[in-house]
Formats: sequence, C-alpha cells, structure tokens
Amino acid sequence: MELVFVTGNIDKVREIDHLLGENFKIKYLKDLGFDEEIPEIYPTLEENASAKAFYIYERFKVDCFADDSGLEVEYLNNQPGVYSARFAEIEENIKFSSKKALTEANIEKLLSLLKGKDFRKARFRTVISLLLGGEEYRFEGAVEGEITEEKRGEEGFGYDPVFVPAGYGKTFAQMSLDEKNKISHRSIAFGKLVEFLSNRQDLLK
Ligand code: ITT
Repeated sequence: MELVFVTGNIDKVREIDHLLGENFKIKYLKDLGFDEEIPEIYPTLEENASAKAFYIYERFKVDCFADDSGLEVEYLNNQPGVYSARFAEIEENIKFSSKKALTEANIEKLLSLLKGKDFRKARFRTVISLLLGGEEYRFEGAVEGEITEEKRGEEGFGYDPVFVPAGYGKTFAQMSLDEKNKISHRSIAFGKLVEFLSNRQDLLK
C-alpha cells in the first residue's frame, strides 16, 4: 500500500515510516520527481494542509497526506499560527540569511510582544489532511502550554526554548526528543493518522 507524504523533509518521512510499519510504503515528493515549493498562502493550518494535499492529488492522482503546524498564542489572537516559521519577516520587510538567525528573531519578536504580560497561554497545533481516492480525512494534534519570559534549553527547534507544556516545569527545549515526542502536537496528530490507516486498510488501493 502506497501513500505519498507531501513534504520535502526526509526526517519527517522516516519518522512516519517507522510508526506505520511494513504494511505501508511511504513515498515523498522527491520520489515523484517533484521538487517545486508548494505555496502555503492560506490563513489557517487546515486550509494549508488541505491545499498541499490537493495540489499533489490533482497533479499525480495518488493517495497522499500533508501536514502543517504552528504556534498559537492566545494574547496575540492565535498568531503567529501559519506564519510561525517566518514570524520575524512578516510586516518587517527583512530577510534573514540563515534559519538560525530567523529562529532567534522569531523568538525575540514573540517575547517582546508578550513583555510584561501575565496572560501567556499558547498551544502548538498540527493538522494533517489525508486524501484517499480524492476523499479528505483530517487529523489534529495540540499541546497546551505557556510562553516563558526567557529562553531555556538547547534541544529541539523553532519555539521550543520558550514553550512550557501544561503540567511540566520545563520547556520543550529542556526535554529529550523522546520525552517531547510523547506529548507533542505532531506525534498526537500522526498517532491519529496511523491509527486510522491501520484500521481502514480497506480504503487503500
Ligand atoms: P515543512 O517544510 O514540513 O513545512 P516547517 O519548518 O515549515 O517544515 P512546520 O510546518 O511543521 O515546519 O512548522 C512551522 C513552524 O512552526 C516551524 O518552522 C516552527 O517555527 C514552528 N513549530 C512547529 N512545530 C514546532 C515544534 O515542535 N517546536 C517548535 N517550533 C515548532
């Protein structure tokens, strides 16, 4: 059973491949000979995940799934959301030369917008859109927490140094990957996808 993961990120493919086991063969965009950037232009994670999946379905007529993730901060009306990856670039007209510099700037912008605020609730959210025979199924994972006042920890990526999941006294960046994966938005969403696929093999070609 073949499924295409609409991503250019081989690490994400390995992770899901491992979770799904041998009954499924996961391909990714490179396997289709596709290396264009699919535009992520919509204001919600749901729309972006769907748009990416439909883009590949229309083009190749293959069963596929796509994901989109972001950080939603309640005080900021759930921003940066879909703009999480490039938060420091939007409305600023700046381009950062490296991913590391952009991540630093994203965090600085977030901390300065929340400076002096007590209300710091936030969540990481992942949405997956799965298309089987052109029919869409959606899965979501979220982890609630709070934004710290300063960075803590060296592990992980993105906003991990400033996010403390509810019920934990440390940031995602102070956790091992295994520890983070037990509770993360992405693993919750992918867990739901894996459970669905394992129970509904009849839907797959
Ligand atoms: P793709 O190429 O797969 O789109 P991406 O880096 O855009 O990779 P996501 O869509 O999963 O990754 O996430 C968008 C941004 O949200 C990401 O660049 C981070 O800034 C932030 N983010 C998502 N998940 C995160 C996590 O687990 N820890 C920290 N930041 C995260």
